[in-house]
Amino acid sequence: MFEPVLLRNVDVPDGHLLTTYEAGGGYQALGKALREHTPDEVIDLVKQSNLRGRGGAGFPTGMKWSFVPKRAGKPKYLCCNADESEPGTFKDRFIMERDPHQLIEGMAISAYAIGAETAYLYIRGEYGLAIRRLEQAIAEAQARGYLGTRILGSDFSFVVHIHCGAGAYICGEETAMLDSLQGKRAQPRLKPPFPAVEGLYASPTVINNVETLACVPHIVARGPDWFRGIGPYKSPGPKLYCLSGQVRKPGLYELPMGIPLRELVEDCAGGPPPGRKIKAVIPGGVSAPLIPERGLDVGMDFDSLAAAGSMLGSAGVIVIDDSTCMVKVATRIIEFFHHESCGKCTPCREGLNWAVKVLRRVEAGQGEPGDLEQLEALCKGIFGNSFCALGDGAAVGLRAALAHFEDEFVAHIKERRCPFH
Ligand code: L3W
Ligand code: SF4
Repeated sequence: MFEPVLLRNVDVPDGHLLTTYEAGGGYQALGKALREHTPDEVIDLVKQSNLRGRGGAGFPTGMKWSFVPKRAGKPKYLCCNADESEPGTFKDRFIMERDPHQLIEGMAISAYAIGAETAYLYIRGEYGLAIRRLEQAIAEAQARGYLGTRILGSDFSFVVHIHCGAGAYICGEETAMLDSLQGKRAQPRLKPPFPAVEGLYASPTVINNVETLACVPHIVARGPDWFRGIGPYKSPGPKLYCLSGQVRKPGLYELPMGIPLRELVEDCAGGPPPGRKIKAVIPGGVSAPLIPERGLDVGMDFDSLAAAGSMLGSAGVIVIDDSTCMVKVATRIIEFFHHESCGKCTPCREGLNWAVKVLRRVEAGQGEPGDLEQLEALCKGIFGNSFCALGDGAAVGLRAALAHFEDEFVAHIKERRCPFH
């Protein structure tokens, strides 16, 4: 039985209050970091833990922190990416609503490590309860001396500002988020320079996801060996998995990184509804290509899923059973990406617009011979030519649906109707 780490407080009454968090040992890791470790030692601990970013890309967290220049001069910033917008993903919301101090403690330790005195927590505006709970938690932490000037009697001072997004998915892309924070229209920036060197207001900036930052107090408190001992060596740690779609027990599960997808879907989430079979699973939010049923024995970690042609992404696991039309699934996903495209680059802006038109007519039974070749050609034009991960993610997702479920697309065109209706 896996002992929850990140979710240990979520079902505790008043788990969001400072008193509850302190009663469980909360903020002791911050005290330990400030008393016993230099900032560089904290970076080393996180490097040794092999913690990798939980926002989508899985980049090694300690390595990202070490890219921040050491020289004094420009201020350094920490940004928490709480713009959780990937369809099928609701893990960060749970942390912020039910255990906000875990995140704030993680942010304080991370800021100490990189030399930042200011953090911006960029949260999606629809998360009303999370915003209120975070505001309350920040006020409580400030009153008790965990935030503010000379924290716990040290030389370290640190404040957190909350910034609410206005509902654009692209703000989860780290450089679009920085432009949004600066009051500009949110569009991705060219990288390099990476934000760690030139980010917010052209200053060194570390951007980490909520779940990533929430892991940090546990690494400091229990040590990197403990963390690295959970799941695969190169991709370790406790992991939050969001289960949704056609399963009997949807919800948020905390289990080791690397658990087989089949175990997660069939044992933990109870499998498909009675009388149904699983057809496919999207393992990491709709940016991750779907995996057909026969591929479900893959481990839920960055490397195993990449080797299987998909990705862990945000670990938003969406289960699709055999009652569902895959043309409809693909159309809804591409409509989403088209709607959220920021419009900066032509392959994504125009290519997705065109793909939506073709998909809608195929779905409606008005497809024409050559439509599948047209969709393939559009994917080819978008993938590798888009400015950010949104366009690429849309193209690989559509390609996977076409490759694994070509028969359903062909049936729509030949029969001039949806075979599922
Ligand atoms: C310094 C280098 N830093 C890479 C940093 C980079 C970023 C991280 C990963 O996201 C997925 C995609 C989306 N020097 C560096 C360096 N970095 N090389 O490492 O970078 P990268 O480029 O591999 O990925 P990415 O474009 O940041 C790709 C998903 O992430 N996504 C994430 C959204 C997350 C949220 C959230 O946390 N709430 O919304 C957005 O595009 O799906 O799969 O930090 O700077 N040489
Ligand atoms: Fe904007 Fe799409 Fe280009 Fe990304 S790929 S910059 S979302 S138009």
